[in-house]
Amino acid sequence: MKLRNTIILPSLWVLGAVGVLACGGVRPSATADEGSLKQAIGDRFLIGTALNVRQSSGRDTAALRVVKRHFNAIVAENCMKSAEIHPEEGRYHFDDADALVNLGEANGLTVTGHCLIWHSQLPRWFAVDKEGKPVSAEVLKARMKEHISTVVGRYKGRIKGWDVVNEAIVEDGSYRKTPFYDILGEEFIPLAFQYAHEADPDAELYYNDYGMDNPGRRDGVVRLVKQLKERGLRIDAVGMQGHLGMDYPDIHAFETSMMAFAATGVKVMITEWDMSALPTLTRSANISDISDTAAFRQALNPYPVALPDSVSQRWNARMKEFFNLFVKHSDVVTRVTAWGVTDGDSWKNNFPMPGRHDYALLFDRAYQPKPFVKEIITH
Ligand code: 9MR
Repeated sequence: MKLRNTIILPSLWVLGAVGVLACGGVRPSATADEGSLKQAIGDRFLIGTALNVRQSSGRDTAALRVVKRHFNAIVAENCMKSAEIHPEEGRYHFDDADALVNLGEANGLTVTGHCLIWHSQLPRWFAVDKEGKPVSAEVLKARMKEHISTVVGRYKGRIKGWDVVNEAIVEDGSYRKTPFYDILGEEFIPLAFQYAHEADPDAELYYNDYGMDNPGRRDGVVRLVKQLKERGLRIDAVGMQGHLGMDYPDIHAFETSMMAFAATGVKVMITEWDMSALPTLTRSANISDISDTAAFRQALNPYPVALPDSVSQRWNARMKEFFNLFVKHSDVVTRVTAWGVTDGDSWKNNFPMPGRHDYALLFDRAYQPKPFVKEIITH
């Protein structure tokens, strides 16, 4: 359960601070009580947040106060995904997405569309026929085109850019085996970009993925971007999701990927920023010596009430370090978006196991900015 980065953090913090100073630092603002995150960041990059439906519909008024004060960009956490917006062939559910776009426009928030083609949260009907067998390439192309034209077309001119394809490259740089890939091969990606561009020629188009520090995926994504560009297709940015943990990824590997993507001529966006404060659950070493169930749960969900100061300090220092990295590269970073408003909203409370109490976001459960956010505001 030991966190690997306790020793290296102080030196990286200093490096980050030097980087920020070298770039002139974020614009100073007044006090944490009167300032805001977006004012502090100024025009370096957009600072956004994902909204759930309680928020985009206006029911979570406390969260909306935070959004309007601190952020200048929004994205739908779920309601624009194909399973939500297009649950059955020929039937769309636009109410939630409409509310989100209206909210953005009414409050001067830049709206990003997430996401058009993704194997997950794909409605059951999309890639199969009535017998449940995979559809032909022609049918899948037609369905993709109809879906993309309808959704992008509906918000034409109102959504700044779309995550066109999400999570299509795996860690060895090859294509993920999904219904899209199985039926259409690599071609499904250029097709999706082409359809999106035809539906709204002015919209920016992005490729979005997670675990982007991984060298194999980095190379695969670079290859993909170059191929799209060589074919004359529009791609404006690579979205690096930025789901971080206390012991992953290595910040230098993350930075190497930022630079590799930017070197292809596209911008970089941190599209789903959060950082779990809980033990990482990927290594069997975490659990091998815990036999008792209560001890097991306690070990995996160690802070059900509050984050101990020592962990909070490490969490805030590491988030600040990443923020400083984004500022250092604000010539290529055009948007940084948190994946949720407050800790209570975060998907990390239920992933990779349900029922944990995590502390992954920029605002706590009482809607208050985390210490590193206050620091940015008052810098
Ligand atoms: O945060 C989203 C969560 O509420 C959904 O249950 C989940 C379904 O897969 O998707 C989450 O958002 C994902 C995003 O759309 C794409 N990147 C990974 C995010 C976390 O799973």
